[in-house]
Amino acid sequence: MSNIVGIGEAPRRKEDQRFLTGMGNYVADIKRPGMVHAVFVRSPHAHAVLKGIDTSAALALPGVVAVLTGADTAADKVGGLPCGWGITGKDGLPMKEPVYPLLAQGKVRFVGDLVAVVMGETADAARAGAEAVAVDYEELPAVVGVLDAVQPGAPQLFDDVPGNLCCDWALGDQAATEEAFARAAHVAKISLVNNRLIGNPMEPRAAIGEYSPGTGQYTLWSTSQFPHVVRLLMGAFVLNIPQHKLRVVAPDVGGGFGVKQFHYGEEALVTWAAKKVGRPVKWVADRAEGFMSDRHGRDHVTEAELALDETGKFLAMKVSTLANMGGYLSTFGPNIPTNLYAPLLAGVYTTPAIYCEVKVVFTNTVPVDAYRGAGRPEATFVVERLVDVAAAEMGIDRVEIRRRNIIPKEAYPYQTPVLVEYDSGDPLGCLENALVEADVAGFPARKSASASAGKLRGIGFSTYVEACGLAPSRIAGRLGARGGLYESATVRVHPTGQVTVLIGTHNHGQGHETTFAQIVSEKLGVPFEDIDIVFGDTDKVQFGMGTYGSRSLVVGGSALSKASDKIIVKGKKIAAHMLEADEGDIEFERGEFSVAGTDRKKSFTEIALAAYIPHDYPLEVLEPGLEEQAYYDPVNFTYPGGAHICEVEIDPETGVVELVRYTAVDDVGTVINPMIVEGQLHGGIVQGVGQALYETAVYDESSGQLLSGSFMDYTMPRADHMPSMTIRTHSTPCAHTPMGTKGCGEVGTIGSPAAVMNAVVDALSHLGVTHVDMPATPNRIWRIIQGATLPR
Ligand code: MCN
Repeated sequence: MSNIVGIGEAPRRKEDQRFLTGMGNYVADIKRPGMVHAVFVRSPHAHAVLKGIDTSAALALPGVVAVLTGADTAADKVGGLPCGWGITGKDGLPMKEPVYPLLAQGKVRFVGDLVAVVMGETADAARAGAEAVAVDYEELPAVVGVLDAVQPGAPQLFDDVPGNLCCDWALGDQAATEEAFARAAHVAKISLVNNRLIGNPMEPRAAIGEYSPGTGQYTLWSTSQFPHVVRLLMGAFVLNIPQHKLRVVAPDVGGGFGVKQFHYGEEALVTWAAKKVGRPVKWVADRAEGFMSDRHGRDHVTEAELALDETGKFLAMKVSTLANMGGYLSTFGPNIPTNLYAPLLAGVYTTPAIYCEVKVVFTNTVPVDAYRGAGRPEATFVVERLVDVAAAEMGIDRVEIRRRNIIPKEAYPYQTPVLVEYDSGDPLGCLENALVEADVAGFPARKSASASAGKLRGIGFSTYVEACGLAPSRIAGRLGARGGLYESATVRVHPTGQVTVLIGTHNHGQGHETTFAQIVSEKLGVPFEDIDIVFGDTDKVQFGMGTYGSRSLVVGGSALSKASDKIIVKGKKIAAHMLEADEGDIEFERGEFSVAGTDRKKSFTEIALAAYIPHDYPLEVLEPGLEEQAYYDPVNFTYPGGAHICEVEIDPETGVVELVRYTAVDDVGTVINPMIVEGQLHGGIVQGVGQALYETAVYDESSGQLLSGSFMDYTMPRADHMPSMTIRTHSTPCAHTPMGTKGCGEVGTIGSPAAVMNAVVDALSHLGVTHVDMPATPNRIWRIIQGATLPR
């Protein structure tokens, strides 16, 4: 029986069969004949001159095969790691982009910076070798915080980047903003820190490089979220390998959360080293390496002001942010606190004028790049904290001030003053639904009950929007980025009617093998189990941009929808020929091609077979075969959004914040698979809660050492930190994606930190508290309650 599983259904995830039965194939599982193991020598100093490296003791150890240093990469003219997408400053000049060498040249700039690679017959031999490499460092003063890095006299990371300033960037109409501030009845201000985060996907990064002298072919297996982009960046800019001689495979990947969407030095080094040693080279990171070398996220210091009229209507907003880039520019690094941040500062509000300045700053820390949400949680946090501060100062209820300023549903499409135009949305509908779902009316009673138990209870609201589906080339160009990010999909129909989809996105937990099969099953009427989704191999899929920025469904899925439509068009031609009818009279529904108004029809399977075993085809109009490819460059971002409401209980004796209720009503457009969407929201919210209550990367200010470099010191959210959440959707279809879909992969992370922190501040408001920086750890909250001074 035909098992069509279409859009809106919630089948079990296809991919889970292999994951749950231990049949996944991760990079660490792969063994190549003759393989050696690599261990990297990393800088123990945050900032130092590299005076010399002595490899002799390492090379003398049993099992050590080779040691390669920056002198070897320089001799081979290996390029630096490119920043894939640049930005342009407000002076019209491009950002400063110092070389990011694969292995340190002359200087190290953060703890964990790569200095040498040691290859051994076993990982243990390589590790012993790495410990025996003697490196002569001359330590330099380090700087880790953005406020310190821009001070006169601060340690300078690069001779040609004065003041450690990569770029001084701005967006918005400064004159209009100042004019609105001049006539404001009230100005609310806030200073805040968006804490630095470490992604910690369950599977650490890993890479295997291989070179075949017979064919000149290189292969890299990597835990990457975007293998084609790695092939492009590494082949064209780092190792000078022609694209057709380089294959990049990203097999099963155990979570990424953004951290694996960059081109890393280790990937290029194992590929280059494989040719040098004449054997495949494998590296698997341990958790400590993950902490000190996976790209970190967030790390902003912001001053923001909101101008309001006497009724609480927003007139204008001014934002000034310092964003930490770490020691070098990562692949998307400078784009995150600029292009993915400032255009979201309108939030869901009708604020007519906005001006935002961002100083992008180098420091002696791990490079900073995208982490789930990337720029948009930071923007939401600024806006939603500021709205609460304004409400408190003006004596307006926090829900009421939002109602007065939210963009009404009828006003969509809505042009914001910060470049982007929202195509669709109903933020007020989300908020009103959430108020009911969260039983906000019952909050006073719950607060009294908490008080009777000696606890402080608070409620927080966050109404937010995000931009996802990276990235329309039209908008990317206007923002001064180096290009847009379209997607490709191929639908290959086999003679027997089964389908293989080849797609350029990468599934590392998001359920694409299920949801993309649902799209094809619905569109072509092919049984769900007869559809396979292939991704993550540049030799199989012609091109793709990978997975991040909640782009896979709205960009990749749209390419897939387009390619499926092309299959139907060709199928109709074949059906018309077989049924001796006019092509315009052929209808297609649920896997059947029929002649309109008759009972003459052909099944999808019959058409597929006929496509490959043609009879008497008019070849001038109809080529044999049934395979179509489509590229999709979105005309706009999609703008999911919603309303999150959080309740916390604080124990004043210990400062422990407990999350006791959480409600999210989100607009993700047309839902392909409600179970997967709920799971994505669930996971995203937990990560946002992690940022708000538990996680933060801490560097020692004088030595630049990462103090929170293990799970002993860096708290991840756990299942028992979370209450059972209420998660609902309130959808308005996207106006421009073929299926009306909006992304959902990051919304949870974007909406939640502000909801949690607004609840924490509410719980403490009777003490005169107006702001609390994240994370709201017991220590920080206890000190606030005691009226003590907080550490910086
Ligand atoms: N979906 C749907 N209906 C919608 C929207 C999405 O059914 N209206 C489905 C999609 O078809 C897909 C999933 O939900 O199966 C997520 O889709 P999408 O929003 O397109 O996000 P991406 O697939 O592009 O995933 C990227 C996003 C990001 S940016 C991060 S970071 C993240 C995330 O997704 N990292 C994750 N979710 C993650 N989930 C897991 N398990 N692991 C990660 O590393």
